[in-house]
Amino acid sequence: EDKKRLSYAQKLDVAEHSVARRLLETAIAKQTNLIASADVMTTAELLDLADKVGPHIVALKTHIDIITDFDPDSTILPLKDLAAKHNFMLMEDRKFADIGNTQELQFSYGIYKISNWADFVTSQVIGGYDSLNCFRNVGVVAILGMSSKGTLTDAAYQAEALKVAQSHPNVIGGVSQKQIPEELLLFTPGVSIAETGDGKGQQYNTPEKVFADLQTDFIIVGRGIYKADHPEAAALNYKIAGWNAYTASL
Ligand code: 5IU
Repeated sequence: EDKKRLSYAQKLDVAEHSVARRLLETAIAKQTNLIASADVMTTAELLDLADKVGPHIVALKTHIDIITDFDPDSTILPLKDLAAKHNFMLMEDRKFADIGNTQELQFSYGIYKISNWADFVTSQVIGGYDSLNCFRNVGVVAILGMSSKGTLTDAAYQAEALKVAQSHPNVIGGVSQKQIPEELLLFTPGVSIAETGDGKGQQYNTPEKVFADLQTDFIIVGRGIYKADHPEAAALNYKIAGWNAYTASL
Protein backbone atom coordinates (compact mmCIF):
# COMPACT_ATOMS: atom_id res chain seq x y z
CA GLU A 1 0.00 0.00 0.00
CA ASP A 2 1.18 3.50 -0.80
CA LYS A 3 2.40 5.59 2.09
CA LYS A 4 -0.39 8.02 2.86
CA ARG A 5 0.07 11.68 3.54
CA LEU A 6 0.03 13.11 7.05
CA SER A 7 -3.29 14.64 8.10
CA TYR A 8 -3.48 18.24 9.30
CA ALA A 9 -3.90 16.90 12.86
CA GLN A 10 -0.73 14.81 12.49
CA LYS A 11 1.15 17.82 11.12
CA LEU A 12 -0.14 19.91 14.02
CA ASP A 13 1.28 17.34 16.46
CA VAL A 14 4.79 18.03 15.20
CA ALA A 15 4.57 21.66 13.99
CA GLU A 16 6.69 24.06 16.01
CA HIS A 17 6.28 27.44 14.32
CA SER A 18 3.30 29.37 15.74
CA VAL A 19 2.14 30.44 12.27
CA ALA A 20 2.20 26.87 10.96
CA ARG A 21 0.25 25.80 14.02
CA ARG A 22 -2.38 28.47 13.55
CA LEU A 23 -2.80 27.61 9.88
CA LEU A 24 -3.29 23.94 10.70
CA GLU A 25 -5.64 24.70 13.59
CA THR A 26 -7.70 27.00 11.37
CA ALA A 27 -7.81 24.45 8.54
CA ILE A 28 -9.11 21.81 10.96
CA ALA A 29 -11.62 24.13 12.66
CA LYS A 30 -13.06 25.52 9.41
CA GLN A 31 -12.53 22.35 7.35
CA THR A 32 -10.85 24.28 4.61
CA ASN A 33 -7.49 24.26 2.85
CA LEU A 34 -8.42 27.11 0.56
CA ILE A 35 -6.38 30.31 0.27
CA ALA A 36 -8.10 32.95 -1.83
CA SER A 37 -5.76 35.19 -3.80
CA ALA A 38 -7.17 38.72 -3.78
CA ASP A 39 -5.46 40.19 -6.83
CA VAL A 40 -7.87 43.12 -6.98
CA MET A 41 -7.10 46.78 -7.55
CA THR A 42 -9.11 48.73 -4.98
CA THR A 43 -9.63 48.69 -1.24
CA ALA A 44 -13.39 48.37 -1.73
CA GLU A 45 -12.97 45.25 -3.87
CA LEU A 46 -10.45 43.79 -1.42
CA LEU A 47 -12.70 44.27 1.60
CA ASP A 48 -15.82 43.12 -0.25
CA LEU A 49 -14.03 39.94 -1.37
CA ALA A 50 -12.58 39.31 2.09
CA ASP A 51 -16.01 39.57 3.71
CA LYS A 52 -17.65 37.30 1.14
CA VAL A 53 -15.05 34.54 1.00
CA GLY A 54 -13.86 34.88 4.61
CA PRO A 55 -16.02 32.07 6.02
CA HIS A 56 -14.58 29.57 3.53
CA ILE A 57 -10.84 30.26 3.61
CA VAL A 58 -7.89 29.54 5.86
CA ALA A 59 -6.01 32.59 4.58
CA LEU A 60 -6.38 35.53 2.23
CA LYS A 61 -3.38 36.08 -0.01
CA THR A 62 -2.72 39.69 -0.92
CA HIS A 63 -0.53 41.51 -3.42
CA ILE A 64 -0.85 44.73 -1.49
CA ASP A 65 1.15 46.70 -4.08
CA ILE A 66 -1.63 46.15 -6.65
CA ILE A 67 -4.07 48.22 -4.59
CA THR A 68 -4.34 51.65 -6.22
CA ASP A 69 -5.87 53.48 -3.24
CA PHE A 70 -3.88 51.84 -0.44
CA ASP A 71 -4.12 53.57 2.91
CA PRO A 72 -3.09 51.97 6.19
CA ASP A 73 -6.19 53.13 8.01
CA SER A 74 -8.81 52.44 5.36
CA THR A 75 -7.24 49.34 3.79
CA ILE A 76 -5.42 47.48 6.56
CA LEU A 77 -7.51 48.19 9.66
CA PRO A 78 -10.79 46.91 8.15
CA LEU A 79 -8.94 44.00 6.54
CA LYS A 80 -7.61 42.97 9.94
CA ASP A 81 -11.12 43.27 11.39
CA LEU A 82 -12.45 40.96 8.67
CA ALA A 83 -9.63 38.48 9.29
CA ALA A 84 -10.62 38.40 12.97
CA LYS A 85 -14.35 38.24 12.20
CA HIS A 86 -14.00 35.25 9.87
CA ASN A 87 -10.89 33.68 11.43
CA PHE A 88 -8.55 33.72 8.45
CA MET A 89 -4.88 34.62 8.24
CA LEU A 90 -3.22 37.25 6.05
CA MET A 91 -0.59 36.06 3.58
CA GLU A 92 1.26 38.82 1.73
CA ASP A 93 2.64 37.40 -1.49
CA ARG A 94 5.54 39.87 -1.64
CA LYS A 95 8.08 37.40 -3.02
CA PHE A 96 11.05 39.17 -1.46
CA ALA A 97 14.15 38.58 -3.58
CA ASP A 98 16.97 40.77 -2.30
CA ILE A 99 19.77 40.84 0.25
CA GLY A 100 18.77 40.62 3.89
CA ASN A 101 19.21 44.30 4.68
CA THR A 102 17.02 45.42 1.78
CA GLN A 103 14.36 42.83 2.56
CA GLU A 104 14.31 44.02 6.16
CA LEU A 105 13.60 47.56 4.93
CA GLN A 106 10.98 46.41 2.40
CA PHE A 107 9.30 44.30 5.07
CA SER A 108 8.86 47.03 7.68
CA TYR A 109 9.03 50.39 5.89
CA GLY A 110 7.69 52.09 2.77
CA ILE A 111 3.96 52.71 2.67
CA TYR A 112 2.85 49.10 3.14
CA LYS A 113 4.63 48.26 6.43
CA ILE A 114 4.00 44.58 5.80
CA SER A 115 5.44 43.51 9.15
CA ASN A 116 2.62 45.38 10.92
CA TRP A 117 -0.16 43.23 9.56
CA ALA A 118 0.88 40.13 7.59
CA ASP A 119 0.76 36.79 9.41
CA PHE A 120 3.10 35.29 6.84
CA VAL A 121 4.87 36.29 3.65
CA THR A 122 6.30 34.66 0.57
CA SER A 123 9.97 35.05 -0.18
CA GLN A 124 12.39 33.86 -2.78
CA VAL A 125 15.38 32.13 -1.23
CA ILE A 126 17.70 33.25 -4.00
CA GLY A 127 19.43 35.66 -1.57
CA GLY A 128 20.55 32.74 0.57
CA TYR A 129 19.91 31.59 4.14
CA ASP A 130 20.78 34.84 5.93
CA SER A 131 18.43 36.87 3.73
CA LEU A 132 15.52 35.20 5.57
CA ASN A 133 16.67 36.20 9.05
CA CYS A 134 14.70 39.46 8.95
CA PHE A 135 11.32 37.68 8.92
CA ARG A 136 11.58 36.98 12.61
CA ASN A 137 8.00 37.54 13.67
CA VAL A 138 6.15 35.99 10.75
CA GLY A 139 6.20 32.75 8.89
CA VAL A 140 7.96 32.54 5.56
CA VAL A 141 6.66 30.54 2.64
CA ALA A 142 9.65 29.95 0.39
CA ILE A 143 9.21 30.04 -3.37
CA LEU A 144 10.65 26.75 -4.57
CA GLY A 145 8.99 26.37 -7.94
CA MET A 146 6.56 28.38 -10.04
CA SER A 147 3.42 27.40 -11.91
CA SER A 148 4.14 29.40 -15.05
CA LYS A 149 5.26 27.95 -18.34
CA GLY A 150 9.02 28.23 -18.87
CA THR A 151 9.85 29.04 -15.26
CA LEU A 152 13.57 28.92 -14.49
CA THR A 153 12.99 27.03 -11.25
CA ASP A 154 14.43 23.79 -12.63
CA ALA A 155 15.13 20.65 -10.61
CA ALA A 156 18.64 21.76 -9.59
CA TYR A 157 17.40 25.15 -8.37
CA GLN A 158 14.50 23.58 -6.51
CA ALA A 159 16.78 21.12 -4.73
CA GLU A 160 19.05 23.95 -3.50
CA ALA A 161 16.11 26.20 -2.61
CA LEU A 162 14.59 23.35 -0.62
CA LYS A 163 17.79 23.00 1.44
CA VAL A 164 17.55 26.66 2.46
CA ALA A 165 13.85 26.30 3.27
CA GLN A 166 14.33 23.15 5.33
CA SER A 167 17.17 24.58 7.38
CA HIS A 168 15.75 28.02 8.19
CA PRO A 169 13.63 28.32 11.35
CA ASN A 170 11.53 31.18 9.93
CA VAL A 171 10.30 29.02 7.04
CA ILE A 172 6.98 27.24 7.52
CA GLY A 173 6.58 25.90 4.01
CA GLY A 174 7.07 26.31 0.32
CA VAL A 175 5.27 27.18 -2.89
CA SER A 176 5.79 24.45 -5.42
CA GLN A 177 4.28 22.39 -8.18
CA LYS A 178 6.15 19.35 -6.87
CA GLN A 179 5.81 17.34 -3.68
CA ILE A 180 8.12 18.51 -0.88
CA PRO A 181 9.17 16.87 2.41
CA GLU A 182 6.21 16.60 4.77
CA GLU A 183 7.75 18.70 7.54
CA LEU A 184 7.20 21.75 5.33
CA LEU A 185 3.69 22.92 4.50
CA LEU A 186 3.05 22.92 0.76
CA PHE A 187 1.17 25.79 -0.87
CA THR A 188 0.07 25.28 -4.46
CA PRO A 189 -1.17 28.07 -6.74
CA GLY A 190 -2.17 27.46 -10.33
CA VAL A 191 -5.41 25.78 -9.27
CA SER A 192 -8.62 25.99 -11.24
CA ILE A 193 -11.62 23.74 -11.66
CA ALA A 194 -12.60 25.19 -15.02
CA GLU A 195 -9.45 26.46 -16.77
CA THR A 196 -6.15 24.93 -17.91
CA GLY A 197 -4.33 28.22 -18.57
CA ASP A 198 -4.79 31.97 -18.92
CA GLY A 199 -3.01 32.72 -22.20
CA LYS A 200 -0.27 34.51 -20.22
CA GLY A 201 1.77 31.54 -19.09
CA GLN A 202 -0.22 30.42 -16.08
CA GLN A 203 -0.79 26.64 -15.94
CA TYR A 204 -3.69 25.23 -13.90
CA ASN A 205 -4.34 21.92 -12.22
CA THR A 206 -7.49 20.79 -10.44
CA PRO A 207 -7.75 20.48 -6.64
CA GLU A 208 -8.03 16.69 -7.07
CA LYS A 209 -4.76 16.54 -9.00
CA VAL A 210 -2.68 18.64 -6.61
CA PHE A 211 -3.82 16.67 -3.57
CA ALA A 212 -3.47 13.28 -5.25
CA ASP A 213 -0.15 13.95 -7.00
CA LEU A 214 1.61 16.51 -4.78
CA GLN A 215 -0.08 15.86 -1.43
CA THR A 216 -0.32 19.60 -1.12
CA ASP A 217 -1.59 21.24 2.06
CA PHE A 218 -3.14 24.45 0.76
CA ILE A 219 -4.58 25.41 -2.61
CA ILE A 220 -4.33 29.01 -3.77
CA VAL A 221 -7.10 30.23 -6.07
CA GLY A 222 -7.28 33.72 -7.55
CA ARG A 223 -9.37 34.37 -10.65
CA GLY A 224 -11.43 31.22 -10.14
CA ILE A 225 -12.91 33.06 -7.15
CA TYR A 226 -12.56 36.83 -7.50
CA LYS A 227 -13.56 36.86 -11.18
CA ALA A 228 -16.54 34.56 -10.60
CA ASP A 229 -20.05 35.99 -10.88
CA HIS A 230 -20.60 34.95 -7.28
CA PRO A 231 -17.27 34.89 -5.42
CA GLU A 232 -18.82 33.56 -2.22
CA ALA A 233 -20.38 30.58 -4.00
CA ALA A 234 -17.16 29.99 -5.93
CA ALA A 235 -15.13 30.03 -2.71
CA LEU A 236 -17.50 27.53 -1.12
CA ASN A 237 -17.17 25.36 -4.23
CA TYR A 238 -13.36 25.41 -4.04
CA LYS A 239 -13.48 24.86 -0.29
CA ILE A 240 -15.56 21.71 -0.74
CA ALA A 241 -13.47 20.50 -3.69
CA GLY A 242 -10.23 21.09 -1.77
CA TRP A 243 -11.48 19.42 1.38
CA ASN A 244 -12.84 16.39 -0.48
CA ALA A 245 -9.57 16.07 -2.40
CA TYR A 246 -7.61 16.26 0.88
CA THR A 247 -9.82 13.67 2.55
CA ALA A 248 -9.48 11.35 -0.44
CA SER A 249 -5.69 11.61 -0.23
CA LEU A 250 -5.53 10.48 3.40
N1 5IU B 1 1.33 32.57 -8.01
C1 5IU B 1 1.12 31.68 -9.05
N2 5IU B 1 2.09 30.76 -9.35
C2 5IU B 1 3.27 30.70 -8.71
C3 5IU B 1 3.50 31.61 -7.66
C4 5IU B 1 2.52 32.53 -7.33
O1 5IU B 1 0.08 31.70 -9.67
O2 5IU B 1 4.08 29.82 -9.01
I1 5IU B 1 5.27 31.53 -6.69
C5 5IU B 1 0.33 33.57 -7.60
C6 5IU B 1 -0.03 34.57 -8.67
C7 5IU B 1 -1.43 34.93 -8.32
C8 5IU B 1 -2.01 33.65 -7.77
O3 5IU B 1 -1.43 35.90 -7.29
O4 5IU B 1 -0.91 32.93 -7.24
C9 5IU B 1 -2.72 32.79 -8.77
O5 5IU B 1 -3.80 33.48 -9.36
P1 5IU B 1 -4.81 32.82 -10.41
O6 5IU B 1 -5.52 31.68 -9.68
O7 5IU B 1 -5.73 33.96 -10.77
O8 5IU B 1 -4.03 32.32 -11.57
